[in-house]
Amino acid sequence: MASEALIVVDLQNDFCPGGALAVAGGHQIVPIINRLVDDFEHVILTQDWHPAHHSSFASSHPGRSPFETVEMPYGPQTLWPDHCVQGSHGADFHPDFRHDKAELIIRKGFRHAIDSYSAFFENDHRTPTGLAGYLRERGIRSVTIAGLATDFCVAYSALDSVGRGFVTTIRLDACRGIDLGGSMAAMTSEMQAAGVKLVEGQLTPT
Ligand code: VGL
Ligand code: ZN
Repeated sequence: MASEALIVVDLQNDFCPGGALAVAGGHQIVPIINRLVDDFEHVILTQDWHPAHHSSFASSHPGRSPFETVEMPYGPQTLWPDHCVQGSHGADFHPDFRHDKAELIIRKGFRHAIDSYSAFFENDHRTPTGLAGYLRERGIRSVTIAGLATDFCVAYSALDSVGRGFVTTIRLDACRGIDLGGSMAAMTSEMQAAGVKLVEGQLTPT
């Protein structure tokens, strides 16, 4: 698949069982994603990469708890447990994820005052990560997205991807979600309305 890229979102220890912001069944997608990596010529990763005391952490807001929402200058922001702190074990990729082939790692959420769910834009929906330019300069027009979590970083990446004109597919079998206050259903219909292709993949023969 020459002009297609696989984007693996946040397949990191903190989003897997045992991690600080564990997504149920997060580890189950690792073997599926390893097969996808084999199938794509271009593999790009995102890595959630927060400084300690990041503004998206509930611990940075006295009196607030994880999973509450606060108003930030750029809009509403869900507060999370401390997770994916730069250089920590939780921020490492899952140990069974075979990612050596990746040609680009987009780190996100590294500015203290702003969170970043999408691989394309920070949560102000304005500050680009550079990924769209990278893809375009390399002649890549179609992307397949998989990883964690379906209803946050995967969904925001997919919406920005179609918004920037890329043919965008999500492999649902290679994603797992957090599902906070109906976010799975809400983000699924938003993605469908935007033209993201949601597919359950077939396993390719080994
Ligand atoms: C994510 C919440 C906070 C994600 C990252 O990868 O979906 N969710 N940081
Ligand atoms: Zn994060």
